[in-house]
Amino acid sequence: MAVERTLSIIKPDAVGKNHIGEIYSRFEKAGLKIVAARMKHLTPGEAEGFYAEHSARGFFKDLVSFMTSGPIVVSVLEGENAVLAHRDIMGATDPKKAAPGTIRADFASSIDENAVHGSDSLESAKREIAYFFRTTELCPRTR
Ligand code: RTP
Ligand code: MG
Repeated sequence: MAVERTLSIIKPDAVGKNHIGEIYSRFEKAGLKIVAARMKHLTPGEAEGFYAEHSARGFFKDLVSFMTSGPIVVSVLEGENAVLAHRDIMGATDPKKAAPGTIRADFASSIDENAVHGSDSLESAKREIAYFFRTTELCPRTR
């Protein structure tokens, strides 16, 4: 297995419910290392750009409105098989379908307000990391 990097977002609902620490704790317990982090309140343009692949979908307006409703925490996670490992910890998009013990099962209230985002492929991860972070802002872990 290869060491990968993936983009994580703790969404406005989870930040608003004070779950940043509990979510970070799950990443760390799974062996994922935080190599970049920033709190940020997205503008509508930034949210639209980030989720551009969904721009034709019926839920797009609500998604942009939700993602700009409060601050988010954007992080880069590094570890073995990080893209899939992170998606496993997050659970299914709809919290009603998310496996017990996953972040979405425990912290999300609906498919619209589902606590976290994670890149869905290595290719998406590269694009999404570059969307939020300059290369010089990534902090390789040497210890
Ligand atoms: P995310 O990108 O946020 O990590 O979520 P995901 O990969 O699990 O799901 P995706 O298909 O990429 O959808 C992005 C976000 O759009 C909202 N959504 N609503 N009402 C619906 O049918 C529907 N489908 C997707 C969700 O909030 C999802 O996280
Ligand atoms: Mg997605």
